[in-house]
Amino acid sequence: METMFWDKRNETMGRPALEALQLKRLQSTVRRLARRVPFYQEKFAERGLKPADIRTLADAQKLPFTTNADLRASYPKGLVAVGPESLARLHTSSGTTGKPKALFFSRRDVGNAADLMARCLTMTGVTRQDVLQNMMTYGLFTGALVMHYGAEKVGCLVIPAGPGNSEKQLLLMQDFRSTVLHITPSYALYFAGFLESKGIDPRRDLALRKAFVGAEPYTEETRRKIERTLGVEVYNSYGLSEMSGPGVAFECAQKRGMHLWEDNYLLEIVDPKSGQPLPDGQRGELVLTTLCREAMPILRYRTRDITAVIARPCACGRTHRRIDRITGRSDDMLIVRGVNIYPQQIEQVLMAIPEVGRNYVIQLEGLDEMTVRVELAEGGFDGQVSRLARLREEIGARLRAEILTKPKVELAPPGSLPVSEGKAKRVIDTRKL
Ligand code: DLL
Repeated sequence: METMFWDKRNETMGRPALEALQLKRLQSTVRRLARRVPFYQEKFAERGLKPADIRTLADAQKLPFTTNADLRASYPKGLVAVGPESLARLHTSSGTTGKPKALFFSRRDVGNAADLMARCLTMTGVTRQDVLQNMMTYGLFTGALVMHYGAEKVGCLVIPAGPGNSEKQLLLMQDFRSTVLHITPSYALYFAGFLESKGIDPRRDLALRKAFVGAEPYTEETRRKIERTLGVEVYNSYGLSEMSGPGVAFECAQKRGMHLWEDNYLLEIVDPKSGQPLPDGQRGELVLTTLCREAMPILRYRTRDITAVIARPCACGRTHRRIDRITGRSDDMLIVRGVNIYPQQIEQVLMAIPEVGRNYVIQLEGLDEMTVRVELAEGGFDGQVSRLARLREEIGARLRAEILTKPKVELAPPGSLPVSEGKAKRVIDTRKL
């Protein structure tokens, strides 16, 4: 398939030109922050750093990190770098505890985010002929609105469906012949089960071709399951509110890692403990700096997402480096009986077992006991209790091979575990340690 471009010049710019552009934008961002934002003024002063000290891209390492805690502490408007007349949109990110983070966009920032999203859509082959059903949450969450603006820019028909209410989603899909879905992986799996329960074969009955799936971590096994059960090509989509939401990094038609738009974001991978830079190819924490943000530029944001840079050129011709699938967060690592476990390792095992359905929960309780509760696949139980016991054993053994400790496994009927409208909550931790 010939790849399509939204902005060919910028997407295929040679590395030297791209890096020169990054440096120019980084310098201008640092200068503006030094003039306008007390938080960064103080951080620069602590280090005796002046904007003129940033002479090369490597000098970015002299800049301070910005953390989740910094953003919370600066709530509501501490990091804003423009006057109120220039603010055009507010999003927030709630995270798990405490105050939300407030993220501001200027009019230009809104346009820019839509433009990056349009690059993403176009590189997967979306055109103005497409009908995009946006099944992400509308509102303070960036997921739906940023995609909405990008898809309108491309010229698609956009259906602002929001999440949930699967009956209505199906009607919209049937009546308006939706071709593209924007959806979280947990809802995609759930929705596939819903279609099956209605006797709908998406390949026969619907017009779906692609799904943009993100906002939560998921595995290759889950991707394949969604592709198989919804009859779509799944493209991985990565973003975060702090960096304007979705559209930060996205898969091209090769589906081998996500191009991160380096003319808009400076990309680093650091050791999550020491904060020291790691070479391309090595897994570590993704750190991002906004290069074009007007209302609220952020330097060296510690995303806590664990990934690696794929530096080799991509067959699609884009020069922006790719990041690998996010395999966890530096802070969602579970430690169970002394063993480090990422929830994704468990998902990977579960989704590769055909008898396993679409939903699961990891429960940690008492004195470090782990229970993995999994739904059975539709039609996965023929009434033979001995088969269930065997399956439970097998799941336990496969999990032990992967995570080195054997959790208790409980099997649940299809569709019986709770589903949330936004991001799935996979881990319930009530341990008293
Ligand atoms: O989830 C933005 C988004 C919306 C991305 C729609 C993609 C699609 P936040 O709510 O701030 O923003 O959550 C950001 O979600 O730091 C990751 O931990 C996780 N995340 C997002 N996309 C992926 C992905 C949006 N494709 C946090 N794979 C990030 C793994 C993801 N994790």
